[in-house]
Amino acid sequence: MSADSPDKNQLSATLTDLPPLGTDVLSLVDDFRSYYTYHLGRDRHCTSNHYAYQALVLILRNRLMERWKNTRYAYEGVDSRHAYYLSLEFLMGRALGNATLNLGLEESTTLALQCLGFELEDLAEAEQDAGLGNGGLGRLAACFLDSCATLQLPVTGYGIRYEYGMFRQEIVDGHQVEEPDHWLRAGNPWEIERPEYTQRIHFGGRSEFYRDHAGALRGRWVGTSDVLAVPYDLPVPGFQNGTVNTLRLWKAAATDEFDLGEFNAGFYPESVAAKNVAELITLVLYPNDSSENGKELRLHQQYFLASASLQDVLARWIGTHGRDFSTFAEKNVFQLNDTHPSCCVPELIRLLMDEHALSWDEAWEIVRRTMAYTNHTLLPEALEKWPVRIFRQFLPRLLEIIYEINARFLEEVARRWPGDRERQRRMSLIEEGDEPKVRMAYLAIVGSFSVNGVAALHSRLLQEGLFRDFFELWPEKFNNKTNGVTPRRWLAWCNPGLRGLLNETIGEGWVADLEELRRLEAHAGDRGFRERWQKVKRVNKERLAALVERECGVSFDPAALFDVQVKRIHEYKRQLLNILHVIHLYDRIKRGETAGWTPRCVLLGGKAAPGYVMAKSIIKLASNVSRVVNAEPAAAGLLKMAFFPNYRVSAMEVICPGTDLSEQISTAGKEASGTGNMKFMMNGALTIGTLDGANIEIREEVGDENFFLFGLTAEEVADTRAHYDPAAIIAADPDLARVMQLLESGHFNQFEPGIFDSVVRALLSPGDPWLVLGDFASYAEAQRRAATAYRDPEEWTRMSILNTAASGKFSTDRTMRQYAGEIWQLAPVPVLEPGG
Ligand code: T68
Repeated sequence: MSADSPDKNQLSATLTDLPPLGTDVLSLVDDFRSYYTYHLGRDRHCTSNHYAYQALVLILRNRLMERWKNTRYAYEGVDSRHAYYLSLEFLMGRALGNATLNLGLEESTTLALQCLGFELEDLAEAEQDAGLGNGGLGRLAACFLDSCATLQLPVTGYGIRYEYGMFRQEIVDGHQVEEPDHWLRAGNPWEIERPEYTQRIHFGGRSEFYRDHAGALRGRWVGTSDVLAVPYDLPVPGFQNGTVNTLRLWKAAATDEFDLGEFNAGFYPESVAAKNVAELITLVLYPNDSSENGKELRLHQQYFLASASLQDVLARWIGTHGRDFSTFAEKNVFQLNDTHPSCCVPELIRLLMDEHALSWDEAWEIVRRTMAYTNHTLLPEALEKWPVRIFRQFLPRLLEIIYEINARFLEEVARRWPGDRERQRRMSLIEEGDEPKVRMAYLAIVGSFSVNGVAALHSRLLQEGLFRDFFELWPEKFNNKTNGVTPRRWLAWCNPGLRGLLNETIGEGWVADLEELRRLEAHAGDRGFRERWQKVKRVNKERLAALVERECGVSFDPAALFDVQVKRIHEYKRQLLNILHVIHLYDRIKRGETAGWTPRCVLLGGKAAPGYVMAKSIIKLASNVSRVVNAEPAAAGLLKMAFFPNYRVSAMEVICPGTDLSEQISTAGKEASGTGNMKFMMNGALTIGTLDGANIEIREEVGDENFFLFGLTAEEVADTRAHYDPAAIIAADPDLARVMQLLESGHFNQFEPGIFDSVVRALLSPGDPWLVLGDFASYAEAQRRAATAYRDPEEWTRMSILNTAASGKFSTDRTMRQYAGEIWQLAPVPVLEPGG
């Protein structure tokens, strides 16, 4: 060995085997100063918290980095089976607080920052939310990643690095105005770009057949326009366990040869400008949470994610196993977060057949054994269907494969139900009509070994309704996995007051084992404990009141009942029912019916899809009703209402600890699960809710006496539709009649005539699918029970404690254990802490 060519192993060890980084206060201070001064080039004249935030992220990221590497080595060392969570959305929110908590560095970081003249909370506030998701589905993916890392499960997330996340919502004159969310403007210090793992994605061109060397007929995709997928990795730390998993987000980039033709023809600026077209694919998140909108760019995003992620997994496989795919299905499993990534089914076949020369049967066997699909909605309008025409234009080879899957599938249906042509038509992956369409949910079901819903009721309704034919064919594929939320972010981090009280009362084990909270039940009867619980709640309500004052300019009295509904605005979620109830309270106040009144502050928040006109009217109505109520002298001290602008993950971290009453009031049978309901419960709010989604399981856990139930059941909703008669309901209910009278008379839109006509019409329509007026009386009665209960603080506090105590089931640790055990067949892989 010559002096200038050192042994390769030696070199790599010298390069990367570093002593563990210090986690004591002094090491953190030193490291921080060094980054602040040398790396970021700031000094004492810098007044912005932004650079201190950046320096802090970099020192924490270093500490994550060593664990990240150890985790990768641990997985490689045991050649573990690995799960991939594929999702068009990861609604991560802020990462700083979570990283300090999960690294176990909260105390030392807080002290180190204090030495340097900063507060951890202020620096945490300087971070932009990573808003790469619409709502529940994207936030669920984020909670899942946290729990998988905490359970030391080998799971990687794959998603898209949108340049613009969920729009920022401004409220102007009561109307929603969308502003772009350029969250990467100041850079993202958490991410690591890995151009060495770039993948090439095809679009367009055509599909053709040819004979390979062995004379076999094979398909291939030619004449394509290609786009590069460049990965950016984010660390996902487990809770104080040495594991750091990966979220890999893909960014689209033009290929080097992009429009070389134009370049050579002398159109240099044009050819450079054309690069932007490729990069459009990952420019912006589609802000529609529950309706498909059939835009070509959206299908590009979906295929881009599917292809890049599968190619990445296959490349790693070939790196260690060569081109032998015989054990691939034993080592890999892909969870499809809704149908959005379901191009994975035909794409994996294409990659295995066209690029790796497997036969159809071999490729199909691998797909069938590695894909699992989660459904998140019962709304038929949300089920994705892509026009065959668009597939033919942009993904011709995929369309061919889908046709082949369909032909073979329909043969199976015909064998099972000979002669049942109607059933074949119903179950076909292609919906016939003037514009034939690919039914993405059916594609996902046919290609998967597991199909799950996200709460018990939802999974049952899928089997009985939407997917009934498929359930009859393959009952064994169907299962339920009730959602959860991560208790690290949604209790330990967001509610430090309650965390302290819990730690003192039942120890610290609950953070990683939420069922431990049951031990609180024994303390619910203890007056001293209740007093401490009330104090914590009071501080949290003061914090929320300050936020509401700042964001809405409305002052909430922390002594009042804080009644909160925050979620996407959608008719099925029935924010209108809530607003009608506020109008009813206002009407009672105006009529002097205030004996035994419970002062109440109502907070509503959520974004409307930009094209969803009715949802936007609901926001406007909430704003107008707030304005009238808050200006009514008689309502002072009795009723307040505010619409919270730009509801997002970081806002919920303040909202849920300060809430008394959680509004979960969807029309039964419409909300697949809900997860906000779980965050509120965990933080000691009581729920007023229908028998829908996970509310049912929440009520089962906490007991009917600690839950304000109202409304029609899913079965009753289905039965009521045919004879629903809003006029008769109003005629029979003087309270409701007065509410509708106020609304129709223009009381809330005196200088804006007619703006709520469509809302009123929808409420009065016998065809109202959400039966808003149908549940009004029952809702108002449940609200009276809640108000009465709140006037007995001892009793209310007891119920609050019991809600937190019963929330153990709703940890995503439980959910992930079930996915790992029942779908993924995945075992934990221990990882040593640095120096351990
Ligand atoms: C939600 N779905 C469900 N969809 O509504 C909610 N859709 O009940 C459930 O708790 C949650 O998923 C998690 O399972 C959504 O959030 C979307 O955001 C979405 C986005 C794009 C297209 C369709």
